[in-house]
Amino acid sequence: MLKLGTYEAWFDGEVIVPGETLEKRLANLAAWGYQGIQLARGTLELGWPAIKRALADSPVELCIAGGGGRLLAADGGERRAGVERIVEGLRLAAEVGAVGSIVVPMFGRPEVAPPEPPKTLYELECEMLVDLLSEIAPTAEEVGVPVILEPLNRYETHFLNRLEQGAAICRAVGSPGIKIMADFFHMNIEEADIGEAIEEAAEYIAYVHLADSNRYQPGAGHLDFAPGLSALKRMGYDGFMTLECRVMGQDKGQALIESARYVRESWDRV
Ligand code: LER
Ligand code: MN
Repeated sequence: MLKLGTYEAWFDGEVIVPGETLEKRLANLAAWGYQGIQLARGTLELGWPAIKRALADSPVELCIAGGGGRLLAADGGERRAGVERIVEGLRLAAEVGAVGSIVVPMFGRPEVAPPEPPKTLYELECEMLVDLLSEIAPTAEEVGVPVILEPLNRYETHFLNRLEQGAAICRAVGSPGIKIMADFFHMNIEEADIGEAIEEAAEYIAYVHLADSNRYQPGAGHLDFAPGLSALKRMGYDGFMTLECRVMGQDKGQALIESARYVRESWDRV
């Protein structure tokens, strides 16, 4: 069965899943056809003992835990701190049974001026990232939870915009502990052909984010999900597909129910 997850709230705190408490939000999701959740920052403040108790009483699973980033920060100390946070995050993800730990190597623009040839800034960043991920990979392998690199669109990062670029990093590190994810919102902006992009990077894809063209819930925009879903189905993807979007509509619960139906029907059709 297709496993659907959703973020709990948007990054600025706007509600995605209504419900006063984490327990209530988990119960709502279970009733509305969702099997997974990516927790919001506010919920993390409850602390892991409380979060674990709520999850233990719910059929809804935690999709992702840990994280961390700034592996390409200009400051070496920050890069080191990034490695440590990711290693810690992987251990936490393994402990709470999450699929993996999402890492965006660097949000925004580069912090250093492009160096002179023979190496481009991009090549240098790739080398740096491959070195740092090679240090992190043994922990990922040990705990059995991968680092999941997330390519983002050009307005959110200057680095890793397409799946193929993420796959090249995985290949260079050469560890089963380093994977990538496919986010339909970013792919809609950056990939020439979403289906082909997924097909070519298939062996490295460990997680999926769903949003429509306008970054509202699937079904609220004009993105054609069919080619991407069809490629995921062909590769035998059986992991979570997690909504990462604002929810359009007065009744968010009803909108989530309709969106789950929309994704499931699209999946069944391809
Ligand atoms: C940001 O646009 C995004 O897609 C997130 O998943 C980054 O963690
Ligand atoms: Mn995403």
